Order: sequence, then C-alpha cells, then structure tokens
Amino acid sequence: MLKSASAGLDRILTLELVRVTERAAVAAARLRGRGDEKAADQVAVDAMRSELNRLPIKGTVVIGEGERDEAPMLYIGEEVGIGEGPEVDIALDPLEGTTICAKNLPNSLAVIAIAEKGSLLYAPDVYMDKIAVGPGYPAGVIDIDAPAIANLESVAKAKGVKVNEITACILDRPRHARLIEEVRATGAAIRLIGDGDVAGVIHTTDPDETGIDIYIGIGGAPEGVLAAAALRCIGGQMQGRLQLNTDEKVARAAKMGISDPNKVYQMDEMARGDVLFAATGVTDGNLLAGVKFARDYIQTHTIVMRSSSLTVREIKAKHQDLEKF
Ligand code: VTB
Ligand code: MG
Ligand code: MG
Repeated sequence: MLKSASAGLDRILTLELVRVTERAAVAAARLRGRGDEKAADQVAVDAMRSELNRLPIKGTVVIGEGERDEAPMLYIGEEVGIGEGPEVDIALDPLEGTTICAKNLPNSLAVIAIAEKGSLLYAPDVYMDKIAVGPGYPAGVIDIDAPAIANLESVAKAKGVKVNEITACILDRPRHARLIEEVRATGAAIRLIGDGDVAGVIHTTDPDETGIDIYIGIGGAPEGVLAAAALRCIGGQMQGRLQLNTDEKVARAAKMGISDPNKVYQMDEMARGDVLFAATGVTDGNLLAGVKFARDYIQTHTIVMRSSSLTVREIKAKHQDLEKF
C-alpha cells in the first residue's frame, strides 16, 4: 500500500469511506418518508456492512448498532473489512436519525468514523451530556459543569455579539425542559431538533450557514463519539459526560474499561490520534443535501475529513450505474 504523506492512517482510506456512507445513504433514502424507521435502518445497516467488508482494513466495530445479541449486524466487536491492512477501530451509525428519515424531515445522515486501534472511546449505549462549539473560539470557552447561561455568555463574548444573537441547538425532549427554560431566559434562541444530534454538533462548525452556534444537552453516547470524531477533523471544542445513573450502567461501562463514571471527556479523549470521518446526507439538511433520485442517475452529497491534515472535503457524486444500487 502507498505511504501516507503524513503520519497516521493511510489517507487512501479517506476516499474509500465515502463509498461506505454513500451506499448506506442511498439505501435508506429509498425508504424516506415511508413511516417505517426499522426498515430504513435495516437497509442502511446491510448496505454499510457489505461496503465496509470490501475495505482493505482489519476493522473492529467499537461504536455500532448494539451488543451482539440485540444487533445481528455491525454489532460492537464485529470484525469488518477484508481482514488485511491496518488495524482500525470503527464508529458507525448507518442511519443517524431513523425517525427523521421515516418522516422525511431534515438532517438524517449515514455516518462513519475510523481511527487507529484503541483511539476511540468505547462508550456503552447510554446517554451522554454534551456541549460543543465549532472552530475559532479560545480554548475553554465552554464548560460542561457551568450553567447554560455562563456558556452562552462566554460564547457570545468570544464571538463579539450579544447573548440574544446566539442560537443553541437542543434535542426536543422532556428531559431538557429546564435547560430550554434556562437558555430562553438568557434571550438566546433555540433550534429544537427532533433527532440527529451528530448533525446538531457538526452544525456548530458553520454558524453562518446553519445558524447554530452551540450544541447543548443529553443525547446518545455513541452519537457523542461520532460527533467528537467529526469535530476533531474540522476544529471546535466538545465535552461529554456519560449518564451512568444506575448500577447496571456503571457495571456495563466498567466492562468497557470506564472506571470513573463521572469523568468529563474532552473531544480528543473521545477520538484520539488520526481520525477519518464521513457522512452522507439521507434527507436534505443544513449542510448536506439528501440523496437525489434523478431519471438517469442518483446523486449523493458527502462530507469527508481527516484529522491529521484537517482537510474537509465535500463530494457530490453522480452514480450512473443504477444497477449497482
Ligand atoms: C440522539 C439523537 C439520535 O438518539 O442521540 C438520541 O441524535 C438520544 O436518544 O438521532 P433519545 O431519542 O432516547 O432521546 C437518536 O434519536 C437516535 O439515534
Ligand atoms: Mg443507528
Ligand atoms: Mg443514531
């Protein structure tokens, strides 16, 4: 195999990843708006798995569809790739935002991140408290332990605007009732999203385009690791804390090597070293267009990036060999 220009993973893998999320996105997109989350998820999982198994890697899924007994495919611990090549850890969500896809609402994605073996946080499928901003802010601008008002004021000050010119993205869940009240009390705006907090975090990296400055709140831990992997490549800051609020969850986390249940994870503790990340839009979104089915071709829109070079590429592909899909 060719040597990379810089240290870390073989950069050829960057483009290989695009095919993986493209396939999953196209499969899921065929079931957009059908009201059947399970079916859309299943076809995305199948497509992602068969494409992943063609990659020249010795990969292990570390963030996947669940434990082996509840997820027959792309389960945590599943080995993927052709079994030759670099040993890598893989975090994936073949359809992030199954409900969004089923309702054909914005921002569902097919997502994957690859890192050198041992570089991703092996997070159990529990909730994670998260806070994130995009690039350009001084280090320490956000603090997961500070009240929402302090974080919003700090971000506004660093951006040189008033707090009421800041927009926070928050998952629309009853558990966020107090947080939503606190944020609104500052005068800041909220973009409430139904699902899809990987997209929510990524949207903080381009506030001019998305209108979102900061992501706050509790979502899935697997999605937290995926979002951290993305931010490592674009720049930004993120912190996360697993919500290990029962003995059973603490024990599950301990099995995965987590000894301090209250630990705050910085972005680069969730995704270390060289990280590759790709996401393809399934439904239209603020940053990525959804899959387009034209008469003679299928069009996909993918963002693919690599942390060691901080390169962010957008790839719009026209797939004309429709038999393949
Ligand atoms: C979020 C959201 C995901 O899970 O992480 C959420 O971004 C958290 O769980 O799209 P709840 O739905 O239980 O709040 C998803 O909705 C699904 O993966
Ligand atoms: Mg999923
Ligand atoms: Mg998900």
